[in-house]
Amino acid sequence: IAKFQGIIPAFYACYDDKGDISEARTYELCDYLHGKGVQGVYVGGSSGECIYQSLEERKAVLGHVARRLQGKMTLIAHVGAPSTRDSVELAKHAADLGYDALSAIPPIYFKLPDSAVYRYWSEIIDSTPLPFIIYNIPQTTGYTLTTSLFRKLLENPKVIGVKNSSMPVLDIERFKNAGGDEVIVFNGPDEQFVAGRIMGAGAGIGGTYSAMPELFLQADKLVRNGRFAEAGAIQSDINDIIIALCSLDGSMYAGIKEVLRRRGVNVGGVRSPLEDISGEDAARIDAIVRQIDEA
Ligand code: NAY
Repeated sequence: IAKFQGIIPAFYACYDDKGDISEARTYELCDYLHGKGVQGVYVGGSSGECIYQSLEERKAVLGHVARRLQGKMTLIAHVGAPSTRDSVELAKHAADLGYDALSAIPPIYFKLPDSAVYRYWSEIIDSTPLPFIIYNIPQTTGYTLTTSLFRKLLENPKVIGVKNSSMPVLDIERFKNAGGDEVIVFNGPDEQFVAGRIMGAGAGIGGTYSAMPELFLQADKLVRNGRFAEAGAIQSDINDIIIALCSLDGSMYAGIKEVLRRRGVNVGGVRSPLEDISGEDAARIDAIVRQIDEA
């Protein structure tokens, strides 16, 4: 699990001016993140707007990122889709492309029993030889992974860990406690990255990392060196920035894409029903960019 350490940005959907997937802009974001020295990317998750893209579009994005970054960093493909059939198709595609690992949210929309969720994840896992990372994000899926289902999934040696996005840091500690040394827990909520790392997360996967990779890389390094007070101070700066991003009229994703544009990386806008930035957001984003530069 050594290659799954460090700072792993959740990759953003990159669109052209018409709102279609842009290969050129995907490469721009790849090059920017590679230049910043992050350890990997998590492609096609929440920040990748997977929920608003067709299967063909999601396959195209996985392909563009793989072509640009293979051999340069760790590549994780999020393949969760409403049906098991589509998830398995994406999983096989990611395996053919040479991804290092797969990940998936639980099934969404219908409230299903644990037996169905277990079968859904297991069928994805069984469809390729790749390692698998469970994605627990109860606030968007409405499904909460229990430690008992986690333990059951860990009986399959291909399951290497969980990306935990529930807010209690306690959950990170409980999953690490249930999994032990062989398992990696990824911190999900960027607002408590430092706390998550101290409580058992070996790495982080996050949506706001792209806006300020330098800050997360520095916080991660400080935690590794046991310099927790300094790491905590960076976390405070990070949280001021995240709270400002969450206070825009437009969606946070639109705000982060605007920050990226100010930093010279144009990845286009967001797909409806996510809202674009509007009104006073431009001035607010000026202030956010200054906050990032000064942190
Ligand atoms: C993904 O799949 O895009 C992620 O891993 C991102 C996880 C993010 N959660 C959501 C719902 O976007 O990074 C977090 C989040 O953006 C951050 O904590 C700010 O709230």
